[in-house]
Amino acid sequence: NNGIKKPKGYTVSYHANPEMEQMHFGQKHPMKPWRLTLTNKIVMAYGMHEAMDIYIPRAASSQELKDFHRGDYIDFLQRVTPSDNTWDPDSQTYAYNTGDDCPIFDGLYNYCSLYAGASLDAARKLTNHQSNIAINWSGGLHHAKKNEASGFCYINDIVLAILQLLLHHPRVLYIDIDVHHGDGVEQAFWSTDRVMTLSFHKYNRAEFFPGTGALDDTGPINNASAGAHHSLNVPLHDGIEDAQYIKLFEDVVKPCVRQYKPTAIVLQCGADSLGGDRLGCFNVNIKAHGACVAFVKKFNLPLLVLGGGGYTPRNVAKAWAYETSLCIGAEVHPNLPAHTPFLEHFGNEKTLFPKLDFTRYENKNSRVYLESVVMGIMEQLRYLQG
Ligand code: ZLM
Ligand code: CA
Ligand code: ZN
Repeated sequence: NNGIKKPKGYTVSYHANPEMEQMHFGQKHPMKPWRLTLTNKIVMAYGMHEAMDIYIPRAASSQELKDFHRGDYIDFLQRVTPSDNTWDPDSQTYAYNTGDDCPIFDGLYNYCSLYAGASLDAARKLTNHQSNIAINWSGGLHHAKKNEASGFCYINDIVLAILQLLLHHPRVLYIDIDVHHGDGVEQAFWSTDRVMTLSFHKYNRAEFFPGTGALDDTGPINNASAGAHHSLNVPLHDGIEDAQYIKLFEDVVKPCVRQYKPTAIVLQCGADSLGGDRLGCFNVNIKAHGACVAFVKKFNLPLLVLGGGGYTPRNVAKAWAYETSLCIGAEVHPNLPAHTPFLEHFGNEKTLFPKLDFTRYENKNSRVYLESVVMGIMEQLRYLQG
């Protein structure tokens, strides 16, 4: 034991099924479920498991998946195999948007039902009052749609988990710090005021996936719709840095909580917003990414913490292990414990806080631009009065 104790006054649950970690999207595909192994090894090496309730979640049933997804899409995921020909010559597409981004691999359905089951279990721990913070690093797959796969996501475990929370909570705030726009979650709750979605992301309609999430995409245009002003977007340019990102996050999240008064929060912690990510383009360090988690924790609301993107596995694992330590309120030594499995994988940066590679992206976010974004958000929040 490294002197890590259960937090006083609250309970953290950690939902991780090792069966998922062996899955493969295919050679060279950026999504590596193996990053979850690396994360869990660091968490355990620090002894953080002593401070949490650890659960090996069950797979979600097809019925549970159909609470959001269309039946024929779930049936398709359940029966399709890599050797099936899913090309449709009429529409010139693969069925349900599968293909290069969302390949059909061996064990696909098992993978999907495991990460969804983990998020559902985690949400239920919160609604049962068995935990105050529930963590599922295998979840957070925010692009999946009702009847199609998108951007490495097949099942939208976030939507399913929020639907669970809504059985007990009048208002849920969803916050998404993945470098990509949380379009699937936004779309699912577009016309309701019982969920506020807030995504921070790189935005470039023509060049960066998925191309949605402009500052003025804030819900249905019709002010009579309950969902109006309840979808918030923080579009960013390349290269945003620590101090800017933290200030922006706090300047936006604080008034959202004050105005919307959520009774539960879901935080998607996509680690592709870190500097040096294979697909990302920000210059955010692990400490700054973690500062967002610590800030949200301070509201003391039931909190569901999810993973998401993250394509440089050694950095993903460090970030999520560090964020686990923040959830339990433990101070961990920056040096990875000497007995951490796969320590050799971290090369000569055997620390939780490596100097990330910031040589690729120049910072294109001016102070004036970020101020205008905060103003735009505040303008939307003013509609929420009364
Ligand atoms: N091509 N292989 C983020 C989801 C991002 C759409 C351009 C596919 C890739 C990417 C796949 C090995 C989250 C797009 C990309 C190539 C149309 C995206 C397979 C490399 C590879 O080498 C690759 C053959 C692949 C995919 C790069 N795809 C990079 N960016 C995005 C999806 C998911 O982090 O937000 C949450 C988990 N897709 O840009 C194309 C337009 C398909
Ligand atoms: Ca995002
Ligand atoms: Zn992403």
